[in-house]
Amino acid sequence: ASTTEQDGFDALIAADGRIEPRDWMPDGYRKTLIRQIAQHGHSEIIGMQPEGNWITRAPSLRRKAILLAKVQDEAGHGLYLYSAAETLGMSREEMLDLLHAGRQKYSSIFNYPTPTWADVAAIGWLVDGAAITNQVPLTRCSYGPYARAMVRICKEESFHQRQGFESLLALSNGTPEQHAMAQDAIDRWWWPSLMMFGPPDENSPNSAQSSAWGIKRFSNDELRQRFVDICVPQAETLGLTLPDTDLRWNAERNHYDFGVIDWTEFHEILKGNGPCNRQRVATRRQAHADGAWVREAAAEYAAKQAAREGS
Ligand code: FAQ
Repeated sequence: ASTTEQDGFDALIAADGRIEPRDWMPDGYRKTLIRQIAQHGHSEIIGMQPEGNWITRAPSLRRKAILLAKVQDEAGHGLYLYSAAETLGMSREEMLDLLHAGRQKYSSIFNYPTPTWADVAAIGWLVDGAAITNQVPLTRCSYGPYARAMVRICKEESFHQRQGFESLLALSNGTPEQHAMAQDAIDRWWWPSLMMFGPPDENSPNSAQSSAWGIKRFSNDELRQRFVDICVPQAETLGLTLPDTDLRWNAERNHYDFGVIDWTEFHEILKGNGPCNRQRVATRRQAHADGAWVREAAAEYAAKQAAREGS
């Protein structure tokens, strides 16, 4: 990079401006964004599986229509995110190849099973809730296309979060069996949701540089704390208990204290050893193979159209 290019980039970041696809940017900035946006897009696509598991068994037509729409929204989010990453120079095909080869990650949260209907509600409340807490600051991220994609995604996620809350409230106020099912889902999803924010700040290798570049606006621990503070009163309204005996209000910090996260579990999942890692990747690979004919047909159609326009 010439000093003028680097200086121009640094000045834009310092002034809290937006970097656009055609602007010069350091290689590391580009790589970090491709890593994060691809991982984010993959999370949306793999994230369709745990809830998709319940589409055929939703308890009513209304719940089924809502769930279908939500899972479809997730596919849409994946596509916006892949498009944002493509502006940085990596094609969607390459990102998918890297996902299928296990060389790009997706969120740890989607490696847990959804054995009951209440899991769909718990995902809406906790997983979408954690996702919004993490993503609202990303609407101010320094890379323009990513920041803009986040605006729409956050609006949809906030709707998803509310439907999860409403569904949990219905279960919690239902029969004793339904209440127990909702509590069991919260017991299983609470800790994994806290892990979505990433490792603790002192153990987060990418944080310092991503913050300096205006990609991250708050640290992993700051956002995790914000999420805990939001969830505790909501759990009370729901009449459900968060499975943490250390959870209590700390008047000095003006935040809830909470217990210790099992980071061994998190690292095992990142290594591919979570309860559903193999199944999630195998299902994704199969879906990609099953869709080959659609890609071929679309390419053939586009080629014919181009030939017709050319003649
Ligand atoms: N899972 O140095 P840091 C959704 C990795 S929401 C897996 O702190 P960074 C919506 C990290 O990549 C979920 N890996 O990293 C939905 C890095 O490894 P690398 C998606 C994780 O990037 C709802 C290493 O650990 N949301 O899909 C996780 O500065 C319901 C060290 O970590 C996003 O992706 C994890 N939880 O901060 C869909 C949000 N945490 O890449 C369906 C955008 C960390 O160097 C249903 N991403 N790692 O090999 C971010 O904000 C950031 O990337 C963080 C991690 C905060 C996740």
